[in-house]
Amino acid sequence: MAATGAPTQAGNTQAGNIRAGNIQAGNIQAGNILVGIIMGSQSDWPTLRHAADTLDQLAVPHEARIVSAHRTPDRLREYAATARARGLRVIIAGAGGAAHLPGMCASWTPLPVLGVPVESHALKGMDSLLSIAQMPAGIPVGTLAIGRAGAVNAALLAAAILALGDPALAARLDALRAAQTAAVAAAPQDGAAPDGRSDPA
Ligand code: RP5
Repeated sequence: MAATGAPTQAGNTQAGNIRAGNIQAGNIQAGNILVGIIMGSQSDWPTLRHAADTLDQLAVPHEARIVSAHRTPDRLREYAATARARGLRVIIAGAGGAAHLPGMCASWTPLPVLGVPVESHALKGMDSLLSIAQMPAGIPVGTLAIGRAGAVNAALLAAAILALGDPALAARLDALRAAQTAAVAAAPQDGAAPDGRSDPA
């Protein structure tokens, strides 16, 4: 883990993992980070990086940080409590096991928080899923699927929220869906990548 608490990734800027080099139009402006991706551990990054990759595809400026609810509680409070004032609009929070990060984050910010249950070794992510989904009434966390699917969909949902006020982003989302539809083959082939994936794994 980097000393700053930020996962390492290609293309990061020093301004904090901003990954939107091809911003085109709409309300999005370079350097104006709109989505914060937080995770409880470096070990969550292989899952959460799919959220970052998806936001990259849509040219949505974002940052990624390691923020553990139980190991760095002060970092969590600082991050969440200042998020809206920093200009963030949506937070994606991924965690595994007793995954209290999304709920605790939501308790410190009025921003929409999208929770991604990371697949745990012991219970295959069922613990993460239930911990994130079963928030008591009053503090919502929008809970996605376990693992990569949840990370991708959290990013798409974050983009859809932002697109409500950004026609250019809405158009990019429409284009992504159209490309996804066009990529579905009529018949299966041996060794081909799954639909929507570039790798056959
Ligand atoms: C949670 O505990 C993290 O979100 C991670 O999914 C899980 C395991 O963390 P490590 O032991 O890999 O750091 O806090």
